[in-house]
Amino acid sequence: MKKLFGNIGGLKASHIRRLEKFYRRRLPPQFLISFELARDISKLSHEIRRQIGLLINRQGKIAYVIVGDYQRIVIPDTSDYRVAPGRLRGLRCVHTHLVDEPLTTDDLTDLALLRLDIMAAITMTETGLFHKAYAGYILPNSAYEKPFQMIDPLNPGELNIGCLDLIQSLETELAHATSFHEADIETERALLVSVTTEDRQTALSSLEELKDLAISSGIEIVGKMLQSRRKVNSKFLMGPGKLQELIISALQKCATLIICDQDLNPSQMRSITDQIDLKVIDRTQLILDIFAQRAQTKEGKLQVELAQLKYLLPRLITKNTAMSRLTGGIGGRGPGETKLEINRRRVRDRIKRLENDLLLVRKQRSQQKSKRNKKGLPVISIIGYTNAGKSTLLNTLTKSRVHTENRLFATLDPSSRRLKFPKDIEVIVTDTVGFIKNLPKDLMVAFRATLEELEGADLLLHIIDISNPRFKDQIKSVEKILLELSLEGIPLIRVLNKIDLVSPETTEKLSRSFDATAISAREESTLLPLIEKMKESIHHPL
Ligand SMILES: Nc1nc2c(ncn2[C@@H]2O[C@H](COP(=O)(O)OP(=O)(O)OP(=O)(O)O)[C@@H](O)[C@H]2O)c(=O)[nH]1
Ligand SMILES: [Mg+2]
Repeated sequence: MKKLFGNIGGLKASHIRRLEKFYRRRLPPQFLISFELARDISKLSHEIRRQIGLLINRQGKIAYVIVGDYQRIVIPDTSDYRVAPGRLRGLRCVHTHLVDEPLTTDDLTDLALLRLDIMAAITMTETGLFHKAYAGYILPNSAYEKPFQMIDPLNPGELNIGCLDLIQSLETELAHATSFHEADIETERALLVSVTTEDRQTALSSLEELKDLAISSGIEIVGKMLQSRRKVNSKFLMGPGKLQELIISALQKCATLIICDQDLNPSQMRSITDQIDLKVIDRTQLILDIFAQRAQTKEGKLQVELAQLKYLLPRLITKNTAMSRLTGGIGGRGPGETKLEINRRRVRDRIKRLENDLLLVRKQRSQQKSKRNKKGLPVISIIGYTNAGKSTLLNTLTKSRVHTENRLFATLDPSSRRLKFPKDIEVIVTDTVGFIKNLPKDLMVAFRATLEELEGADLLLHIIDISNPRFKDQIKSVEKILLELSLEGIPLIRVLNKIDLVSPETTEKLSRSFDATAISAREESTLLPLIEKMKESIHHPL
């Protein structure tokens, strides 16, 4: 006999036997439930004063018998029935309600969270006779206004609702939506989520940046969701209603990935992945992933892997299904060789090894550096928010061809070029990795290489993309990071870039209010005032 799930404490042996017998019942597949079975669970439920739930598969077999309390049942782990993204679970739930009420919010949450085929509640008369059945299902298409469809209450004679046909048509509609995307199976389809206590505008603009980050990582965006809360939910970040909405939306849009704009602590990460059959990552992981894709040098690669593993370590727990999703990384790009069986100890060992390797690489680099610096040329470092135009400026200034791209974090590895001012003054100009708000701590450490070079700079050029609607926040983020790196003592010129994209009046106004020099890094002819300022600063250091 199969085991019963839920709350069987305090039940008589005879009740338990009757409950167990439900496993032997077979249902005509087109019926939501058979009349006889509905009658029998109503009767027993009435006797024991507890809800009884059945999870029924598409062959009409009863896969789970669940005993609840007076108000609810708790659906057990049904991961045996785990299904592909964009599919339903292959199980419908029929359970009793001891009070005469239709599907509750809890019922609908379960329907959505577990992606059940159908959720149904059976109500009974005061004497325990089967009265009515209420049923609902998830609508497979986000074009509908509501996420659920309710079936009109069914009388005992109306239980043949063409159940299997209904489920199959839902699946067909879902499969149809999925098949659009199957051609491009490699591309992740992400739903972006932000749960914020800040004002809506700030949250929206941060979400926009998250979108740019995701696109830079080669991810397709299928939707965005924002929830403002006075306090974040410590367990799920968002409220239960929003989580439900998220899961349905992910299902309807065939999302393969959820990206959260706020950092998730290890237990939130676990709680959410336990609820959703999808990978869930946060902003930090996304940035780490971009860095992992882009790192070119040996040192860069070691640093990124180290940062990824340090991020992963507290999130590893034994025997959790979410783990494989975590360690899979985006698009299966896990950190280094750790994609396979992974455990904390191996991760710790690997971290130690990486740290040692890094020490070695750094030693070599500092030797090279001391050779390079022999001449003692002044160093001008170009810094700024990612995608501001730093590499473009380096190229135009020094007529070189460093890679530039309209993507966040196009540059990861710093490059230096010589620049000759008139009158034979030579300087070294260095391009650096871009800054971003809330730069992950481990990455900050990881990019010490670049940042160390900044310490030695004689002048910083802070490049600001004034065509970006978020440029004011970006200035603040950059200046905050400079403070954190204790670089505020180095002379700095603020440079407003991409003036070709805004009106001359705007440029004029902003140059004054930010005490900055305006340029278009692509246009050599616009650089003269900046070059003058640079010379002046190098000649007459403060
Ligand atoms: N219209 C316009 N586009 C510019 C200008 N300067 C740079 N860009 C573009 O902005 C994008 C980003 O330029 P990059 O030089 O790669 O920016 P970056 O600051 O080095 O970016 P990361 O290395 O990713 O941090 C590229 O598509 C450039 O062509 C400009 O003056 N005007
Ligand atoms: Mg760059």
